[in-house]
Amino acid sequence: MYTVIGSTKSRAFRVMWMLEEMGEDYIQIDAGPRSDEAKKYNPSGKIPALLDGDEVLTDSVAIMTYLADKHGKLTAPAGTIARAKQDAVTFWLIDEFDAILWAAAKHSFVFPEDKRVPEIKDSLKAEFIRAADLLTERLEGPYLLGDQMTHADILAVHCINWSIGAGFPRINDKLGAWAKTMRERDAFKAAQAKVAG
Ligand SMILES: N[C@@H](CCC(=O)N[C@@H](CS)C(=O)NCC(=O)O)C(=O)O
Repeated sequence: MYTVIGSTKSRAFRVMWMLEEMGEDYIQIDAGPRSDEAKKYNPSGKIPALLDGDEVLTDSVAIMTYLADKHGKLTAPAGTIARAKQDAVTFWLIDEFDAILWAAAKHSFVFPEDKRVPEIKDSLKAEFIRAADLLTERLEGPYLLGDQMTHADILAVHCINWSIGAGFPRINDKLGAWAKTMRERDAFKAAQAKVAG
Protein backbone atom coordinates (compact mmCIF):
# COMPACT_ATOMS: atom_id res chain seq x y z
CA MET A 1 0.00 0.00 0.00
CA TYR A 2 1.41 3.36 -1.03
CA THR A 3 0.55 6.88 0.15
CA VAL A 4 0.56 9.77 -2.29
CA ILE A 5 1.06 13.20 -0.75
CA GLY A 6 -0.44 15.96 -2.89
CA SER A 7 -3.66 17.35 -4.25
CA THR A 8 -5.30 15.91 -7.36
CA LYS A 9 -4.87 19.25 -9.14
CA SER A 10 -1.08 19.03 -8.95
CA ARG A 11 1.73 16.88 -10.30
CA ALA A 12 0.59 14.31 -7.69
CA PHE A 13 -2.04 13.30 -10.25
CA ARG A 14 0.72 11.72 -12.39
CA VAL A 15 1.59 9.34 -9.57
CA MET A 16 -2.06 8.56 -8.83
CA TRP A 17 -2.82 7.79 -12.48
CA MET A 18 0.29 5.61 -12.64
CA LEU A 19 -0.75 3.62 -9.54
CA GLU A 20 -4.24 3.16 -11.00
CA GLU A 21 -2.77 1.88 -14.28
CA MET A 22 -0.65 -0.60 -12.35
CA GLY A 23 -3.53 -1.75 -10.14
CA GLU A 24 -1.65 -0.82 -6.95
CA ASP A 25 -3.47 0.18 -3.76
CA TYR A 26 -2.81 3.65 -2.41
CA ILE A 27 -4.25 6.34 -0.25
CA GLN A 28 -3.99 10.01 -1.09
CA ILE A 29 -3.31 12.80 1.38
CA ASP A 30 -4.74 15.98 -0.07
CA ALA A 31 -1.86 18.34 0.75
CA GLY A 32 -1.44 21.58 -1.20
CA PRO A 33 1.90 22.98 -2.36
CA ARG A 34 3.90 24.54 0.51
CA SER A 35 1.27 23.42 3.04
CA ASP A 36 2.31 22.32 6.53
CA GLU A 37 1.17 18.82 5.60
CA ALA A 38 3.44 18.80 2.51
CA LYS A 39 6.38 20.11 4.56
CA LYS A 40 6.06 17.13 6.91
CA TYR A 41 7.25 14.92 4.05
CA ASN A 42 9.37 17.30 1.97
CA PRO A 43 10.89 20.33 3.74
CA SER A 44 10.66 22.35 0.50
CA GLY A 45 6.86 21.95 0.62
CA LYS A 46 6.86 20.60 -2.91
CA ILE A 47 4.35 17.95 -3.91
CA PRO A 48 4.08 15.15 -4.79
CA ALA A 49 5.82 12.78 -2.41
CA LEU A 50 5.28 9.05 -2.20
CA LEU A 51 5.48 7.02 0.98
CA ASP A 52 6.71 3.47 0.43
CA GLY A 53 7.01 1.90 3.87
CA ASP A 54 9.24 4.19 5.92
CA GLU A 55 10.76 5.84 2.85
CA VAL A 56 9.66 9.20 1.46
CA LEU A 57 10.31 9.68 -2.27
CA THR A 58 9.98 13.01 -4.04
CA ASP A 59 9.66 14.36 -7.61
CA SER A 60 6.84 13.04 -9.78
CA VAL A 61 9.04 11.72 -12.60
CA ALA A 62 11.51 10.07 -10.20
CA ILE A 63 8.55 8.44 -8.43
CA MET A 64 6.99 7.22 -11.69
CA THR A 65 10.35 5.80 -12.81
CA TYR A 66 10.79 4.04 -9.48
CA LEU A 67 7.30 2.52 -9.54
CA ALA A 68 7.66 1.44 -13.16
CA ASP A 69 11.01 -0.28 -12.52
CA LYS A 70 9.86 -1.86 -9.27
CA HIS A 71 6.69 -3.36 -10.72
CA GLY A 72 8.01 -3.91 -14.26
CA LYS A 73 5.09 -2.01 -15.77
CA LEU A 74 4.69 1.09 -17.96
CA THR A 75 8.38 1.12 -18.83
CA ALA A 76 10.98 -0.54 -20.99
CA PRO A 77 13.53 -2.38 -18.83
CA ALA A 78 16.56 -0.36 -17.64
CA GLY A 79 19.66 -0.85 -19.75
CA THR A 80 17.83 -1.39 -23.05
CA ILE A 81 17.81 0.77 -26.16
CA ALA A 82 14.03 1.04 -25.79
CA ARG A 83 14.55 2.49 -22.32
CA ALA A 84 17.10 5.01 -23.57
CA LYS A 85 14.53 6.19 -26.13
CA GLN A 86 11.80 6.33 -23.49
CA ASP A 87 14.05 8.34 -21.16
CA ALA A 88 14.91 10.73 -24.00
CA VAL A 89 11.20 11.46 -24.54
CA THR A 90 10.68 11.80 -20.78
CA PHE A 91 13.52 14.29 -20.33
CA TRP A 92 12.43 16.17 -23.44
CA LEU A 93 8.94 16.51 -21.93
CA ILE A 94 10.45 17.87 -18.71
CA ASP A 95 12.40 20.49 -20.68
CA GLU A 96 9.86 21.46 -23.31
CA PHE A 97 6.49 20.90 -21.59
CA ASP A 98 6.80 20.83 -17.80
CA ALA A 99 9.44 23.56 -17.49
CA ILE A 100 7.51 25.88 -19.82
CA LEU A 101 4.26 25.42 -17.91
CA TRP A 102 6.07 25.81 -14.60
CA ALA A 103 7.69 29.05 -15.77
CA ALA A 104 4.24 30.37 -16.74
CA ALA A 105 2.89 29.37 -13.31
CA LYS A 106 5.79 31.13 -11.58
CA HIS A 107 5.04 34.35 -13.43
CA SER A 108 1.29 34.00 -12.76
CA PHE A 109 0.99 33.10 -9.08
CA VAL A 110 4.06 31.30 -7.66
CA PHE A 111 6.54 34.18 -7.47
CA PRO A 112 5.86 37.19 -5.23
CA GLU A 113 4.11 39.86 -7.28
CA ASP A 114 7.16 42.12 -7.61
CA LYS A 115 9.17 39.27 -9.17
CA ARG A 116 6.60 38.34 -11.83
CA VAL A 117 7.17 39.25 -15.47
CA PRO A 118 3.80 38.44 -17.07
CA GLU A 119 5.06 39.56 -20.52
CA ILE A 120 7.11 36.37 -20.72
CA LYS A 121 3.94 34.28 -20.98
CA ASP A 122 3.32 35.00 -24.67
CA SER A 123 6.65 33.55 -25.63
CA LEU A 124 6.15 30.55 -23.30
CA LYS A 125 2.81 29.84 -24.97
CA ALA A 126 4.39 29.96 -28.42
CA GLU A 127 7.18 27.67 -27.27
CA PHE A 128 4.69 25.18 -25.85
CA ILE A 129 2.69 25.06 -29.08
CA ARG A 130 5.89 24.53 -31.07
CA ALA A 131 6.87 21.67 -28.72
CA ALA A 132 3.37 20.16 -29.03
CA ASP A 133 3.77 20.13 -32.83
CA LEU A 134 7.17 18.44 -32.55
CA LEU A 135 5.73 15.81 -30.20
CA THR A 136 2.89 15.16 -32.63
CA GLU A 137 5.39 14.36 -35.40
CA ARG A 138 6.67 11.42 -33.39
CA LEU A 139 3.21 10.13 -32.40
CA GLU A 140 2.81 7.16 -34.73
CA GLY A 141 1.46 4.40 -32.51
CA PRO A 142 -1.27 4.47 -29.90
CA TYR A 143 1.40 5.68 -27.44
CA LEU A 144 4.45 7.94 -27.60
CA LEU A 145 6.85 5.01 -27.65
CA GLY A 146 4.73 2.85 -29.98
CA ASP A 147 2.52 -0.07 -28.96
CA GLN A 148 3.29 -0.04 -25.24
CA MET A 149 2.06 2.61 -22.86
CA THR A 150 4.82 4.07 -20.67
CA HIS A 151 4.89 6.71 -17.98
CA ALA A 152 6.05 9.18 -20.64
CA ASP A 153 2.43 9.10 -21.87
CA ILE A 154 1.21 10.00 -18.40
CA LEU A 155 3.66 12.89 -18.19
CA ALA A 156 2.70 14.22 -21.63
CA VAL A 157 -1.05 14.04 -21.05
CA HIS A 158 -0.76 15.58 -17.61
CA CYS A 159 1.14 18.52 -19.12
CA ILE A 160 -1.42 18.89 -21.93
CA ASN A 161 -4.22 18.98 -19.35
CA TRP A 162 -2.23 21.52 -17.33
CA SER A 163 -1.83 23.70 -20.43
CA ILE A 164 -5.61 23.74 -20.86
CA GLY A 165 -6.12 24.67 -17.20
CA ALA A 166 -3.52 27.43 -17.52
CA GLY A 167 -5.32 28.99 -20.49
CA PHE A 168 -2.61 28.14 -23.02
CA PRO A 169 -3.61 28.15 -26.71
CA ARG A 170 -5.22 25.03 -28.09
CA ILE A 171 -2.79 22.33 -29.23
CA ASN A 172 -3.11 20.77 -32.70
CA ASP A 173 -6.07 18.46 -33.36
CA LYS A 174 -4.07 15.23 -33.64
CA LEU A 175 -2.40 15.64 -30.25
CA GLY A 176 -5.65 16.92 -28.75
CA ALA A 177 -7.53 13.82 -29.96
CA TRP A 178 -4.79 11.56 -28.59
CA ALA A 179 -4.92 13.24 -25.17
CA LYS A 180 -8.71 12.88 -25.16
CA THR A 181 -8.40 9.11 -25.75
CA MET A 182 -5.92 8.87 -22.88
CA ARG A 183 -8.31 10.77 -20.59
CA GLU A 184 -10.97 8.19 -21.35
CA ARG A 185 -8.93 5.39 -19.76
CA ASP A 186 -10.48 3.82 -16.67
CA ALA A 187 -7.31 4.41 -14.67
CA PHE A 188 -7.35 8.14 -15.49
CA LYS A 189 -10.99 8.40 -14.40
CA ALA A 190 -10.36 6.39 -11.22
CA ALA A 191 -7.49 8.71 -10.23
CA GLN A 192 -9.71 11.74 -10.84
CA ALA A 193 -12.51 10.24 -8.75
CA LYS A 194 -10.21 9.22 -5.90
CA VAL A 195 -11.39 10.48 -2.55
CA ALA A 196 -8.47 11.60 -0.40
CA GLY A 197 -8.08 10.44 3.17
N1 LIG B 1 9.89 18.46 -10.44
C1 LIG B 1 8.95 18.36 -9.36
C2 LIG B 1 8.19 19.66 -9.21
C3 LIG B 1 7.26 19.65 -8.01
C4 LIG B 1 6.54 20.97 -7.86
O1 LIG B 1 7.08 22.06 -8.10
N2 LIG B 1 5.27 20.86 -7.45
C5 LIG B 1 4.46 22.05 -7.26
C6 LIG B 1 2.96 21.68 -7.28
S1 LIG B 1 2.49 20.80 -8.75
C7 LIG B 1 4.79 22.62 -5.91
O2 LIG B 1 4.77 21.92 -4.93
N3 LIG B 1 5.10 23.93 -5.87
C8 LIG B 1 5.40 24.63 -4.66
C9 LIG B 1 6.74 25.32 -4.73
O3 LIG B 1 7.47 25.15 -5.73
O4 LIG B 1 7.06 26.03 -3.78
C10 LIG B 1 7.99 17.19 -9.60
O5 LIG B 1 7.77 16.83 -10.75
O6 LIG B 1 7.47 16.61 -8.63
